[in-house]
Amino acid sequence: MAKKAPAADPVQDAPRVGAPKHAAAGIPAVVQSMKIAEAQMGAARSARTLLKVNQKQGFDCPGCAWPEGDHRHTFEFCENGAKAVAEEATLRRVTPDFFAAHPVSDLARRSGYWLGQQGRITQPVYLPEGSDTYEAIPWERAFAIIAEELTALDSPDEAVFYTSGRTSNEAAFLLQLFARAFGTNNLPDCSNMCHESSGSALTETIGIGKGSVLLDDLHQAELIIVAGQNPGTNHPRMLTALEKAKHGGARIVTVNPLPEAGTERFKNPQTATGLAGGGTPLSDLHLPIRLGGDQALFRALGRLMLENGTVDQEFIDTHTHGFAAYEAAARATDWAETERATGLTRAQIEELHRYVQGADSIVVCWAMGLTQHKHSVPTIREIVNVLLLGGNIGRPGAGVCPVRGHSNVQGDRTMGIFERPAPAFLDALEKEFGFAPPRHHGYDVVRAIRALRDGTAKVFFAMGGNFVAASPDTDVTEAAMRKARLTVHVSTKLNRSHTVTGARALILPTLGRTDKDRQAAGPQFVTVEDSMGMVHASRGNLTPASPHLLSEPAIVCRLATAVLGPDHTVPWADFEQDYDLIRDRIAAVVPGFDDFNTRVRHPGGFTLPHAPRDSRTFPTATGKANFTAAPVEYPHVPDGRLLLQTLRSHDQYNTTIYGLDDRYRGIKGGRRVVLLHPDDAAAAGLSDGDLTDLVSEWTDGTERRAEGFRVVHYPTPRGCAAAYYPETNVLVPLDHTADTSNTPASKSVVIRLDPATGTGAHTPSTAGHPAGE
Ligand SMILES: Nc1nc2c(c(=O)[nH]1)N[C@H]1C(S)=C(S)[C@@H](COP(=O)(O)OP(=O)(O)OC[C@H]3O[C@@H](n4cnc5c(=O)[nH]c(N)nc54)[C@H](O)[C@@H]3O)O[C@H]1N2
Ligand SMILES: Nc1nc2c(c(=O)[nH]1)N[C@H]1C(S)=C(S)[C@@H](COP(=O)(O)OP(=O)(O)OC[C@H]3O[C@@H](n4cnc5c(=O)[nH]c(N)nc54)[C@H](O)[C@@H]3O)O[C@H]1N2
Ligand SMILES: [Mo]
Repeated sequence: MAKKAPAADPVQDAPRVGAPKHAAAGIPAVVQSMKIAEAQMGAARSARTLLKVNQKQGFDCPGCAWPEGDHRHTFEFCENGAKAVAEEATLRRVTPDFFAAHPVSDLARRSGYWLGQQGRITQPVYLPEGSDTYEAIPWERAFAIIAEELTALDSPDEAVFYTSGRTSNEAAFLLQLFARAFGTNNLPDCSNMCHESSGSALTETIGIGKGSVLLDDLHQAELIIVAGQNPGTNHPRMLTALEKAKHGGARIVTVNPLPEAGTERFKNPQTATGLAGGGTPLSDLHLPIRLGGDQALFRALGRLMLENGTVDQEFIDTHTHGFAAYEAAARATDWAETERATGLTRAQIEELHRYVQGADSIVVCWAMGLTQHKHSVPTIREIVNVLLLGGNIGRPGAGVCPVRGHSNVQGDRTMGIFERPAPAFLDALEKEFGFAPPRHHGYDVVRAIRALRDGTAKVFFAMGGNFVAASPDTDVTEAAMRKARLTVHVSTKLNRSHTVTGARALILPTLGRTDKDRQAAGPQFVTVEDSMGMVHASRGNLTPASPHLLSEPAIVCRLATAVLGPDHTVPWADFEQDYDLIRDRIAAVVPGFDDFNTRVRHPGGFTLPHAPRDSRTFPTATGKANFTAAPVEYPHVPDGRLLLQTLRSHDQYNTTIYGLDDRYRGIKGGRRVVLLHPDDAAAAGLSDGDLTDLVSEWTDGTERRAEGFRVVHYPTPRGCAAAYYPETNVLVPLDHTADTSNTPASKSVVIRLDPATGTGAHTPSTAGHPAGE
């Protein structure tokens, strides 16, 4: 029987290091998916479940937000999708007996890996004030406790409602409706830590905060630039699209401090040649940029385009605003400074320009490598500038492609999970439901942490996610959370956030994507929106992990009834019984969802409108696409210091740790590693294999320490280090955020390397909390 959870944490974080790989997927990926699926679910359930992933009558893969093509393979998932499914469809269970055997003080010492491995939570549990043990509690009592704490607040703004991006459209719409009916816009979400910078930059420049390409555009593009993204690990199905584009003659440029295996060569597990043969080389040109050098790179590229006439003057004249100011700024680019900022030579950037010159249609894709810097918003605006110069928005094969993370993070935003809702959205809510939603802005993630820290927020409610482990400045965030009166987590699996509680705490277990959802009106499905604005249905096919689980929509409906009373203007009880009724209201409130219930039943769903993509109209303040000309910024790192990026290994889904390997980077059996240029290691007196402490230095003189990281010599530019999140979140200062978007700058942390104070054997290493705690 493979379903037993490990009893103890792994004894030791003992990373073994080999050479990084130069190709992704292939047979090892298939073997790895099957191994993990089998361990969690057994063979028969693995087959039954994995064959439903991303099928038109199946469920949406909870892995990432990459869209599915029109033609579906039998195995329309990837290694990491299989891991995400196995994590959820596991046969392991966390019962009330488990909580009796493991008081919170015990759970708090466990690693995030161990917590996640225990399995699905089966019953609602409650931690009374002063107690150390979660105990089973009936649902009605749980809702009564939340209602009691919410109604005792001096103001609705003392409550915070967090959403992680796995939540369905239906649940997200209900949650924001409830929060606003209760009286607050405090609706932070994981997007605040993720693509917020993309949303901010795109809304200002093209008028809509979403990408402008569809999957076919990628297939047809002549040039695809992939900047600040590691699709081989985080969006493996994107490699299939890149391969298809390559076969159609596209060229691919990667911009990344690290030479990521997935973008070097792809062995498509869906084709015989991919499995057995050499695979498809993907990247034609790799630019090993310094961390935070991208704005300077794209500005310099703009200069070369202007100087060489690589511009679409007609597009610029007809569709854009602000060209003159941008042109002046771009022509004034300083090459010496560009080389300092990017770590690239002028010749490398000229080569990039030749690729741009040779392409009639260009797509730029990006992810966290661009969004988690202090100057992320101007950086992404700079990508827009370059695309506008060539008229590369709103025609086939061209456009902006921010690649979203969580499978429904984009949909949650569309449904109104946003602390700064547009007035038109609130007007529509008011008209449809007959109550006046609050108009003042609420807290995003960072502001919510400050409010909890300062005692101005007292109730914290999370629809999914792992707030304390995902957020920056772990110690500050955990101390803030402990000050709350009540913390509530709607969750499928145990995680660190359940162990760092307010005075009282609740865990409300819920159905996942793979579970069947049956309500009074019959079997239900939910809907999601992918990274390219496609909306489609998702239906689980497994018997739920326990008969006590409620769906996310049901939880919000019952909570709302407990708080707002049975006679509220919103028909909560009806919504719980029949999700079609929720979708009818979404159709009435959210633009683009007309006839939602009919259209979402078409196989494959439907595409949301996107004015720049569909008609080259730009709903911005100027009515045109806006060039911007912000001063070029890049991180300044004091002598003897390094810049640290915090990134994902191949064996994790954000704070969920699947295993201790990072296969493509050649690292096995441990996560406490820091990737360093050999000369940076030597300058700190360190060799490969040595242990070091990472100490982050912040402008206010404070320091933060993460102990015992094994040095790994790695091909990263001088001065640029890398280590895994969430172990290193302890190093990211709460106030270190991107301008405008307020996203934690977790790819840009100034650190020094101190002699190791621990032995490195202080497991558990995968906890997402400081070692030895
Ligand atoms: N298997 C798996 N899939 C996932 C996730 C997961 O954890 N596991 N997470 C999901 C989520 S929520 C998200 S947001 C996405 C994240 O997807 P990614 O953004 O690919 O995730 P990261 O590991 O943070 O990788 C950041 C990449 O950007 C590069 N980079 C860092 N800084 C810079 C820079 O300054 N400039 C440039 N040009 N590059 C830089 C890094 O070297 C790395 O390759 O993946 C989603 N999918
Ligand atoms: N230093 C650093 N910090 C980062 C990042 C980084 O790159 N570096 N990345 C940031 C990014 S991009 C993101 S998106 C955030 C992620 O932040 P979150 O979204 O908050 O974190 P996750 O780890 O994805 O959440 C995992 C938990 O979600 C719960 N869960 C899983 N499925 C379901 C479901 O169907 N329903 C419910 N209710 N719960 C479910 C499980 O209990 C699981 O433990 O982290 C951010 N933090
Ligand atoms: Mo994300």
